[in-house]
Amino acid sequence: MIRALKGEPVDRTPIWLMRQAGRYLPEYRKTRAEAGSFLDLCYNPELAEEVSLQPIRRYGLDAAILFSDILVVPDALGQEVAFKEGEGPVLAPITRVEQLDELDLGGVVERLQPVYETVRRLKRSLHAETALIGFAGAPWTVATYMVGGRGSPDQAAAKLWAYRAPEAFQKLIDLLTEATILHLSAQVEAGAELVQIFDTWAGSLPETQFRAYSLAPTAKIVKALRGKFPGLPVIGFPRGSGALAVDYARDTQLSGVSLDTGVSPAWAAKNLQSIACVQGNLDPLLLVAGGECMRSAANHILDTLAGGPFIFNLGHGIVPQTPPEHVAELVELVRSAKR
Ligand code: 1CP
Repeated sequence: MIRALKGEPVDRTPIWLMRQAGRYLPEYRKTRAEAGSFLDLCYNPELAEEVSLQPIRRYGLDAAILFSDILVVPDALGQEVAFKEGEGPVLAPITRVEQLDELDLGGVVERLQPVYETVRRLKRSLHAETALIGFAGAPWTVATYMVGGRGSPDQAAAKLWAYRAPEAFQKLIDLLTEATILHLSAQVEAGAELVQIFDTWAGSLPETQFRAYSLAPTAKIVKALRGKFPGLPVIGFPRGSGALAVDYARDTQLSGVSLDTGVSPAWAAKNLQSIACVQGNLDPLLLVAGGECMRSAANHILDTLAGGPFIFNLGHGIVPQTPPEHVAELVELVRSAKR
């Protein structure tokens, strides 16, 4: 996986899957029930290590991703964050610029020590061939939850704040950029070999705001990380950004760009693969359906992208209703594909 990200030749296509640890696995549901709340699981190094390893044990994937969440950063900044059963994340929304003064950037790394302890444990228990991925949400995506107080289909609260008061909104983005640099640096120091920046809601921004709130902060984060850790592989996931992914890949200096389900593999081969390693992009619902439709779509992605720098993945995270046997079949298909 690291070789693919550096554009070096590989003998087979590496594969891991976004949200590879999670509710579709019975062993995850068991550990999750033992842990208490979702955040209790994120902050319990022993159990968080266990759930990170579960998909590796089952499928022998090429990378393990730290088990945590993008919303541990607002939690560590001092915002009230809870995960409600069946509802997803709920935060006490930030609606006024004065509330930003109450957030404590200096305390982030200290409060997230249990997360870095999970990384250290994983580093010790993984075989050298399994890459260890650290991650964070991109500032824009994390801001949508901080301002909206929950997930939303249109990210309207954060967008309206950005349109009506761009200077105030920029302060939030800058604060999150700094927090993300601190959080990712601590993960790398603890043993993460590469990091992924999830910009799940990048696609809701028009071009001007995409450049300001998605591309520019990501570029800053990559630059700061490379200053501390030269050559560090960094993957970005600008979900829904369409053709702007080309400027995003080039201007951020990312090593890899994760493609969402809507991106044409042929378009990515032509326009992105010469700039960065690409990762993706099987529809997670094809993994639910399984069978011939899954196999032919996976083969199409492999045929189109595996000749260049490429990591097989999904276009978004695994969904809870995914049959675990379909994941096994997909991994086997990618493993046995000729290069
Ligand atoms: O009760 C549970 O088990 C909660 C389900 C769950 C899980 C398994 C949540 C709540 N977070 C996670 C773990 C998680 N989240 C990981 C590590 C596991 C892995 O990948 O194997 C990662 C990388 C994330 C990242 C994440 N969290 C993103 C970005 C990626 C994406 O999927 O778009 C986002 C947007 C979140 C927020 C979040 N956390 C949880 C939920 C249900 C959500 C989405 C809320 C919404 O729909 O807006």
